[in-house]
Amino acid sequence: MNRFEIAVIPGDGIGNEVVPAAIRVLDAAAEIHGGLSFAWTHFPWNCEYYLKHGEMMPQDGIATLRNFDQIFLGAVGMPNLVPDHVSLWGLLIKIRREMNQSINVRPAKLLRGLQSPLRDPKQFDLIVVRENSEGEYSEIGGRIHSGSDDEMAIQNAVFTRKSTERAMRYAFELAKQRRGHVTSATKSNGISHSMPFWDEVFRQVQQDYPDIQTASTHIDALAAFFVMKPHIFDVIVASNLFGDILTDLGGAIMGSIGIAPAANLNIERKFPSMFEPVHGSAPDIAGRGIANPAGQIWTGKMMLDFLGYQELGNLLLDALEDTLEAGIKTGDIGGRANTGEVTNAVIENLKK
Ligand code: GGG
Repeated sequence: MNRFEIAVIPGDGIGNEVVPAAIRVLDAAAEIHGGLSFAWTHFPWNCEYYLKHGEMMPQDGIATLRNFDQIFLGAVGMPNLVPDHVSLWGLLIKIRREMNQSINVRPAKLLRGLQSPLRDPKQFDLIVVRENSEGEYSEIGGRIHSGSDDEMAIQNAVFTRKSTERAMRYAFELAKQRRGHVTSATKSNGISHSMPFWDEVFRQVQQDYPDIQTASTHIDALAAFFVMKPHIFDVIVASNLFGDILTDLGGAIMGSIGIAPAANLNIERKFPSMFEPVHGSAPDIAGRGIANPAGQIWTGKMMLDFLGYQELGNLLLDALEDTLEAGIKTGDIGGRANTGEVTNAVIENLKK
């Protein structure tokens, strides 16, 4: 029996509804497997914690998390309580960086039973590999002349060869196991230093993968292609910000951002990786029991895959698709079921 210690951070808003739902599904999957179990340890780190303690997590929080096999996170952010950049940098981005979770993997595909808002949806199945440690998400910059006509804010983007190359190599390796195509998201016509550098590294890495087809597409055109013909994409490698934006769009073209999963990977497996859906805390619907648990459940499948249980992960995704196909869906995707009903149906389908 393999027992995994999982740190659970439900976080804010609907994180507190979709995380328990996904844990029920993962426990059911483990029981069906028979050779696997999870020990879940909950940490109440969120915006309310910040209001009480002045920080999103305790000083020894990172050291504590390092004792776990993986981290399962819901959502972060309550902008009416704490400014979003404070909550994100104090918890989500802090964990990504301190755990060296340098790669963010975000799939998007049309699941059975879902209605895409696209005009002529063809089956698409793509993965965005998002550089997760630097880029436009940087702490470098500042503000001067506050409150005057000369007020100015400067934000420096950081692109190192090491992290850029690491994300690209990950994308190429992934493409080798899939349909053999990598698209690089660039903007080197407008961004004159970092993006030409990005293109240069892409061309260099490409040399090592002669069997992989490639394209380099400006992010604005790429966003339009996501909406018009997402089926042309296999693996896309993108900087931190471009990847973040593209993957919300990936959720939207699947039918709802509430479906989209994500994995923040420590590819060296020295520290825990962190599994969290793409969506945020959705304060507008929090506490009503109507949040879509699909994104968190699919995120659980990604954790199973990373732990080496791909077959079980595929069963879990099948059970989710069976549920959607039977019309048991939350309101964001045109159904009338609540979080609990969708979760119960996924578990029932898993047991079939
Ligand atoms: N599911 C985690 C969450 O709350 N995400 C919201 C968000 O804004 N994330 C930004 C990011 O992924 O960098």
